[in-house]
Amino acid sequence: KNKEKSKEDTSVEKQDSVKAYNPVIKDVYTADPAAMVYNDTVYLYTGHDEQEAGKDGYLMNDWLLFTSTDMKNFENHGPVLKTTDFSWAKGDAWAAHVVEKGGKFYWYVTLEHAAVPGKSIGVAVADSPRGPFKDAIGKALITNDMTTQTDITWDDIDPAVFIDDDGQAYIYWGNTVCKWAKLKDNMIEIEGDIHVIDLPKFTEAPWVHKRGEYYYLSFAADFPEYIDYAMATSPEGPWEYKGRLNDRVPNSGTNHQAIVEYKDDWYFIYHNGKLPDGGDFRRSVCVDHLYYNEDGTIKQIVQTET
Ligand code: FUB
Repeated sequence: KNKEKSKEDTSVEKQDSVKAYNPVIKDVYTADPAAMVYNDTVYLYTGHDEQEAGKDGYLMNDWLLFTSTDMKNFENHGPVLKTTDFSWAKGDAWAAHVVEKGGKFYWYVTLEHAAVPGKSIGVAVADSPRGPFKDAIGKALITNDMTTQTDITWDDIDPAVFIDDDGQAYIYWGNTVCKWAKLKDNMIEIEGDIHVIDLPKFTEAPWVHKRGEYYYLSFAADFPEYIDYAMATSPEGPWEYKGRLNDRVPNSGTNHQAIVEYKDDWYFIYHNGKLPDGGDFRRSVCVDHLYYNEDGTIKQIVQTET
């Protein structure tokens, strides 16, 4: 408890210490962050916004990897996975997530399917968090025709994978409807049924993490998007809606988060459109501290900007 208290007392100081750095990636436009802590290093995998200034629509052909050991300085390792690495896909490197299991690294990605109308979810695998990654199954893991039909063809996007303490992995994804399923031990097949979670104004970008006895499901809601969250005592729910986690972000209608603990502090990683010439299709990844209340709920994020 004392440790929590002292963390709260120093929160202003900590926010200031991050302040000079947002957006943390300045040499390229980045979006949809997914972070993984492995061997004391933060591996930050992002989308790559390549649209020209002033033009509309996502132009996203690959995903980028950055590493950091202080959450402020990020080394750019370039595009370590591309849409062309998936023979069954025809573009649109939308949101993705990398997790480690059994010494292998699984990268779940959103892609436009070449044959099934709409977005699908694929998975690549590597022996190192830096790659080389290759398509793990040579086909989509989840396609639009496997799930309940909605009016849109991009309702199967934004995979987020959570591995519980007992080794069971879960995949959460969706736009408009939040879906989840168990993954088999091999991480490349769905096990059992696809379920739906009822969350108020759910838009996209689910992310599940655990702290102590609680599981947290954060997600982008409404449009322009803010990030709300729900809590549960199991990764299978039931989820209790808890309210606002991050307000809307400057200069970007989308809002997409990753939450990780690193060196005893919790971080909220997201994007905005604040780099020069930035905007909805030229976004930039930011990092801020995340703090919990004593009852396990999360304090609303204080967005810091340069
Ligand atoms: O970056 C393309 C899409 O925009 C993502 O898949 C969504 O989460 C939104 O950020």
